[in-house]
Amino acid sequence: MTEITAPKSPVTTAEFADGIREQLKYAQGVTPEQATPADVYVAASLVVRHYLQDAWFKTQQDMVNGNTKAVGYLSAEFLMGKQMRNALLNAGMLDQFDEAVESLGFNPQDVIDAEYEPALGNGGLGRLAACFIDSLASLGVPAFGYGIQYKYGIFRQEFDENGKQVEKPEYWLANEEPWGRVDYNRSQRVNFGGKVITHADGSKEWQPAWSVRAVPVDYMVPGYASGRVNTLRLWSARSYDEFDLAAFNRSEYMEAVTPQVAAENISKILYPEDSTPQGKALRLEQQYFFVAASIHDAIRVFYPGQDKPDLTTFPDKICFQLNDTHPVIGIPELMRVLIDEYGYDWDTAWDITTRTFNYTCHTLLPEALEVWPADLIGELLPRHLEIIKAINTNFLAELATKTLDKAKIDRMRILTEGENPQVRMAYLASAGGSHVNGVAELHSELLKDVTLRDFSDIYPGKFTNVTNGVTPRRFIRLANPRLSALITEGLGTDKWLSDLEMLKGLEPLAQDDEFVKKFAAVKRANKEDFAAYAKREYGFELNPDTMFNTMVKRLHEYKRQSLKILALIARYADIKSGRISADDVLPRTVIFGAKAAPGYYLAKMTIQLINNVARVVNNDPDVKGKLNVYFPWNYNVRLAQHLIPATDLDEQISQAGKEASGTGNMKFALNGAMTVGTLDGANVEIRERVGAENFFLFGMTVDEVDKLYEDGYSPAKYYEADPRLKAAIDMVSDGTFSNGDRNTYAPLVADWLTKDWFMTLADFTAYTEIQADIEALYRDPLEWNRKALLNVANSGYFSSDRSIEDYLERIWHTGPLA
Ligand code: NTF
Repeated sequence: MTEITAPKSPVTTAEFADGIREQLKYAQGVTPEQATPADVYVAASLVVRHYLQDAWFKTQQDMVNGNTKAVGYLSAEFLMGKQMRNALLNAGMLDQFDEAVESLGFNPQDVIDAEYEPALGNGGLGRLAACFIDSLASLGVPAFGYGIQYKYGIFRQEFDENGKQVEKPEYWLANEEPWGRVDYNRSQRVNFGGKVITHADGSKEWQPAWSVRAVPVDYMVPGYASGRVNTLRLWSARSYDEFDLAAFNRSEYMEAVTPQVAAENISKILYPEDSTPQGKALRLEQQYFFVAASIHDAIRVFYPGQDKPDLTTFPDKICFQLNDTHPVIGIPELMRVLIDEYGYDWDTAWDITTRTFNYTCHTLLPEALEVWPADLIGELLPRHLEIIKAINTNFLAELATKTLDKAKIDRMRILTEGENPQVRMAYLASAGGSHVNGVAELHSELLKDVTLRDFSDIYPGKFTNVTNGVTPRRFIRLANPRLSALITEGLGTDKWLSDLEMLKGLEPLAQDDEFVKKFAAVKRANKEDFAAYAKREYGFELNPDTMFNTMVKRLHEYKRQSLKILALIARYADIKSGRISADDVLPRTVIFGAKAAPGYYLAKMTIQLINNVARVVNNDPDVKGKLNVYFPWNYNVRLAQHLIPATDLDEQISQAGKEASGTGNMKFALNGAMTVGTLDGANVEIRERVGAENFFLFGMTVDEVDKLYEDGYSPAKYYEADPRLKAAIDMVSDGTFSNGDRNTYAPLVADWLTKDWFMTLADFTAYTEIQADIEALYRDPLEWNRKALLNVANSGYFSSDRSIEDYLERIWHTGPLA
């Protein structure tokens, strides 16, 4: 008998249907006969919120009145994905929703499709934040997600007729958005600019030049089967003086709305940069805007109605996790609030602040560690610059008490010296937080040994690791209902959804051929589903009889989409040259998904190349349908949920030492894909857990990469040494993928042959060699699926529930509400 532990629905089907009718009537103003699926979507969402309301109140009350410290996850990005199905699942109302919607004469899928995905993140960092707040609520830990409700999310990607990326604005709020509740009565004033006055008693007063109204938009975050509902509070920027009537009366209509436009610009758009910050004042304004509003909000929540709260208890009420450097301005902000607004002395304020903040670093690329010109901070936040200077001075004084050489002390300055002093936000966070963590074991080691080495030498106790994870609710249960049912059948319980290590119980079933065949049938059905989806959404014709080989992630040189496309071209060249007969080629469908930052020239050129390789290869009769390449545009959470469960082989081929963790790798392993990958980020831990024999490892290690840099790397040598690599690159230069034009990809080719900073060419041979192992295994479906099943069975560790438990134990020192 299957034990059912899924959350119990608070509502019957009939009540759900009545609720929809009522919301249609009073919120939407339509009869069920007039209603469209989009109306039903809004009405059903409001019904879900309705039934979550009491649990939401209770969670907040227990949090404020109890003694359990809360977590404030400060993040510039929350890449939530669609809300409705997730809320239905977590609250136990999936079946009631389906039945209620059907009883009203609608197709549940049409209603679900009416939801527009909020794309408020770039990639892994934003999606991780979304997984974390799901896990916090599921574990019953009181938490706030604090971020920005951007009006425009990450750009919508299209391809033009030449295969180039075109960025279109993503105006997701043009549609009705029932999940976010705008709370005008709890807005916060956020100030900018102006000057600092010193009073006779030495106290400081910031006299700002302008202010913005931060209005919270609250999203409920229901835990899975926990009965708890946390809050994601995203701030939206509004103007205090919306409209200049005098200007309007002079017929200066544009001028009349200037103040409004200026204020609202702050939450207008998500920066489409992934890992390279833009030195833009607006970005700093965004960062300060949401962090300042959040800190004041937390004080309001935890000390309700108190004029003179005892803020020495603040770190016992809430701890703030800084998700990368974007919210680090929160450290001087809390200092300012404590000293200037509440009258604490510096030492007390510093003690409170350092106990409140912790910092997660998500990168190893030096250019991704944010650095702000002190002048810019001084202009926008003059009081904060003073505080940062004082923090820097105290920090240097503290370093001076240790026996350190001067060079080291200089290297560690939070505020650099010289003509254009800069504030290093990662250093400010490392000095001003209790803990610093990386996001996978290898990454945390490299942070300690390289990126933040000076800090870890002096404060070894601060540094720790928390390996990333992903939520099994969205990425297994919702994305892959067939596999979920099979897992539940195999384990005899569905408890695994809140205790993912239970997947280990599937391991013995990998020896049971009948079970493995069922597992293979799930994958096959998912591939057919995806083929239908790709046909409907993109007009692609995917053949489920081929291996589905996927590479989805941001387009970045270090992630090495180039390696994948060059290997593919080499295979194509094999067929064209007759080196291999198409009849002998294992049929593959390669699927790419990737957005490039709009200003990232080589990344955008790589997208163009992939699209044109797809055009040429898919239409070449010599290939006999053995090689197929598809690049569905606008990769997002929705597409991920369809594609990941249908993937046979997943690519995690970054240069070793560059990918901090990766989280796609975890989603694929949990959905029964095999991985081909380097020893990078969390690949290392995935391989350790699933077993070396169940993972296709290739390529240089971190040490080998370092050594090659040291010895002097010359990519042309590799081009000359491997004729297949040469053939592939020559094919890119000779116009095969550019209608005969030899210039189209010249900059890309020149980069490969002369720079190739991430050593794509050096790893090419190893990467193409491992393909033989991959294909041999794939030709034996039973063995392939056995190994894929072992990947599922041994990936339970990569649940974001486990990550959160690690944060609770190592960093936050709190736990579930009583
Ligand atoms: C990303 N960092 C890393 O590149 C990924 O490896 C990692 O899985 C995610 O963070 C989540 O930890 C960034 O996006 C950024 F902005 F830090 F570069």
